[in-house]
Amino acid sequence: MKRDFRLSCLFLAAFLSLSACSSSHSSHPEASSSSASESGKLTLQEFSLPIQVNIQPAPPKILNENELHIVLPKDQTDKWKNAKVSVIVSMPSMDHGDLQVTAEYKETGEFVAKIVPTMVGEWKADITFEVDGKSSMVSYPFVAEP
Ligand SMILES: [Cu+2]
Repeated sequence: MKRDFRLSCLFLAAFLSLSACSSSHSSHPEASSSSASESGKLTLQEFSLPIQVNIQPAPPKILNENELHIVLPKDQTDKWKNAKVSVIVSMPSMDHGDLQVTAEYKETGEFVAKIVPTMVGEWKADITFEVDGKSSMVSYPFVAEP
């Protein structure tokens, strides 16, 4: 009897620490933004334009040419293919400067920018669309690996 009681206390303690841990994770504010970056679904607010962003290879490799793909909705490629699309790549937690590149339109219905991250860690790509003197920017976070 005594032994059973001790065991159940142990289980209870284990359960409590587990649930405390998982609840602190799920309430973490970064949980939603990291799932958004995994799917790559972003919106250029000023144009109400949904885009799909991915980087190849995934995960991107440092000191290599990686391709950032900015995919337009299939029914809107003609409307947006002449936009000026620029990308600024930086590490938010550091101030070693940024890298600016222009994305080129491809007949596959997407803009592609070549990106060379210089360091392992968390980066963001600020993607700007410009059309008729109006512009809209959205950030795509990614992690570069060795
Ligand atoms: Cu850095």
